[in-house]
Amino acid sequence: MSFKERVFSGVQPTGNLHLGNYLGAIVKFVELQNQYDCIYCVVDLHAITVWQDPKELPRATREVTAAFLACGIDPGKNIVFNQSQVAEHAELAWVFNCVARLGWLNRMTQFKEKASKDRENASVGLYAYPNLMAADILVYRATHVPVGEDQKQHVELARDIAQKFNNDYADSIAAHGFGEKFFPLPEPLIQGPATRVMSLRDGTKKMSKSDPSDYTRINLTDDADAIAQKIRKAKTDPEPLPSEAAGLEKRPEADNLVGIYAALAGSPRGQVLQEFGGAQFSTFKTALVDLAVARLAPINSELKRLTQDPLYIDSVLSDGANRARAIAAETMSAVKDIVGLVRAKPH
Ligand code: AQP
Repeated sequence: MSFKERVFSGVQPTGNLHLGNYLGAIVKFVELQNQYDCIYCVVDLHAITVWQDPKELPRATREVTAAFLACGIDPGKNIVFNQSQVAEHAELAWVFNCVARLGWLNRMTQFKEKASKDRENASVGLYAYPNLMAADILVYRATHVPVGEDQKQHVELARDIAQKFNNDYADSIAAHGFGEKFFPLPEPLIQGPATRVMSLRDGTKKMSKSDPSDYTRINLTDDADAIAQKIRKAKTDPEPLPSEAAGLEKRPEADNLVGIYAALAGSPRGQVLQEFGGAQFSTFKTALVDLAVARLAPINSELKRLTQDPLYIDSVLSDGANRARAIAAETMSAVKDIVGLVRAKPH
């Protein structure tokens, strides 16, 4: 059975967006808008799985929205909204809490990393996060999910949930005229040279919003001076750059900087190494600063302009939420019929 192709992805308003979010996810969002119907969501319900200051969260939500637009996402062509405005996400997540198995969630590495040693004190929401993410995707019956490498396991869980729902309710799905399968099995789209951008201070750790040191990441809000300073201070090793990709093995910091350069330039890693093979890091870093500033400065200034206009941002979110709700409500009505939950029907 074929489903209408549709893209869904989300970003949490949990702090400054960084180069990892940009290269791992948002750049692809922009590319995909020319090929598919796309829904891009600021996932504020995911954000509150860890403590968020209520005075800060609205600013962060508007800032991620502004970043989407500043990076080139067209809110007319695509649906752009914040998750909490469409109640069907949370409603479908409850149904999925009853479909997903504890054993599946126990395997999620992100929960293990984020809850770490203080597991007993982690929120139930943090544990059930992947079920809400499955609902985010499947409430639109989305078929493609552009994400960074770190989210692959969660998209695979969404596939497992979709499959189990389709199997468990197969008879009811058919009886209600939805054919053999109600949900598509969404595909993760993880492509390009920067699917996992690493910390600038430790090439074995993911670049992350929650790292206490700001020198580990380049934020989309950083100006040219901050970008230059962070790249100059980025950890490297004493060897010159190799001319072949094999020479980057066991050199995680060099590998990371080459990956970042390749992604920003839109060229394959091999081509970057052909150009810079044999060069010292001082030379390479100068070129990387120039490239990063050229790519990020226009985004930075547009982001600044948009964040000064919260009324416009709120109108984008509210228009997007209305359009998203129309699709989500249709899915949720069907899910209620399939599951056997009595609902009011139009006379
Ligand atoms: N370092 C990264 N490299 C490539 N892609 C990344 N993404 C995040 N970090 C990297 C991708 O960005 C999208 C949005 O991520 P998110 O903000 O929703 O969640 P996250 O992965 O939890 O982001 P952080 O920065 O890593 O936050 P913390 O510090 O809270 O853990 C996703 O598609 C993600 O794959």
